[in-house]
Amino acid sequence: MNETKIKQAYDLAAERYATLGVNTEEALNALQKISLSLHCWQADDVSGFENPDGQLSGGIQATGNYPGKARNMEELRADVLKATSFIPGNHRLNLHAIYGDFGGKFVDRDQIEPKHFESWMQWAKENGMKLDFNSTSFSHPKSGSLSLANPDKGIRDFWIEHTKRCRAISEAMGKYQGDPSIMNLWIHDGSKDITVNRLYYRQLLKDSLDEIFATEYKNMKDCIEAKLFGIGAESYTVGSYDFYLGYGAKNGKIVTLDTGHFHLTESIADKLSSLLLFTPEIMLHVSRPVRWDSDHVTIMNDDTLDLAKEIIRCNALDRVHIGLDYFDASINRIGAYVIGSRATQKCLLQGLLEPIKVLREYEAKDQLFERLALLEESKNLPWNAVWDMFCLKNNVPVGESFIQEIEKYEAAVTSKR
Ligand code: RNT
Ligand code: ZN
Repeated sequence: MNETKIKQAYDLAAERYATLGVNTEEALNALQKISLSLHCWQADDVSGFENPDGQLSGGIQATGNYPGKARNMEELRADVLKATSFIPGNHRLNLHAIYGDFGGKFVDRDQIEPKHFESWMQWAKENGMKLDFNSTSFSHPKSGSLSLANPDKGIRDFWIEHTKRCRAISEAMGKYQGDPSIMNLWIHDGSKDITVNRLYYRQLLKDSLDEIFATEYKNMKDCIEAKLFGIGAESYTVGSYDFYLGYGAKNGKIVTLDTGHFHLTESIADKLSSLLLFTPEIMLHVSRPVRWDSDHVTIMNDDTLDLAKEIIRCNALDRVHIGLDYFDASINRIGAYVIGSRATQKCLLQGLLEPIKVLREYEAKDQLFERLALLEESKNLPWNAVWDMFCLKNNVPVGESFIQEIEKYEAAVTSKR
């Protein structure tokens, strides 16, 4: 797209927004500061490097077999960098424990150490990225249907040890990068059918968490991710939302809200203003559930828009961490990163451009027709001209021109895998 035209369109947009008291420069600056935490697992369908031929378990599924997935660390790193070259701004990378640099050796989950992630830390630094982390309790012979909530002490202790080590790794990352690494804990524990000892497994999970969190760290932050159900675990999930909300509120832990982990009609956006009052911060896993927790690529739909707007309406950009979490194996995986990241940013930008002052004045005066009318008209304010400017400023493709670029990379690289 022609640079002069992008600038002209932006100037007109800035004027239009100014009539509503919105400063587009401020919005651009605020968007620039938002780092998304990109999930490393979109590049390889959650395979990891421990046993790339292993089966994905834990009630999650990457459907599709589009060619070209990353088969090793070098390919994954190259793909992530390719993707970020089309995403404006600076972003973080979210690693799972199974993505360690194991040097071709099998390192069991209760043996992993910060050294297995040193090359990642260096690589991230070289590429101006910060790292976040996740324990991995799925896709392992000891995963079964219960890990941290397993009545078998041997298995439970194995996963406790794993998760403790993950916290130590996350701490090392945070220290190295001079910025806290966020460690997410999600376990699949649950049951396919009616469970008659629900309290028992939840008690076990609570005890495991207490043991895991006994060590205090300065350079990492813990977050705990709830879920409604998993495939093959439809009737009972030990780590339900009530469970983690209670645990997080009581123990000052961050609760992770994955947008695919709730009833489909439940508003995730509405949860923010409650969590912000009772838990230290919030971690988001932005996804797109279609019929179930299908992990479709995030798009700029009402759900994502509502969520992004709510972060900004709560003035909580410094307390809400925005991670992506989907794994679509049916389309170009680099394209999946780019679409989902840009969509999330577009939603945030629209939140930043909302004429919130006027809207709140209407609300305070009970002018509810006026509030609704402005909300509706706001939808067609020229936010897209501001978005184009953001891409231009960040030297990434404006508009759809990244499509051809990704096709080129596919032809030259991923299709040859
Ligand atoms: C699963 C959770 C979890 C995973 C990743 C791979 O339902 O959303 O966050 O997607 O840990
Ligand atoms: Zn998630």
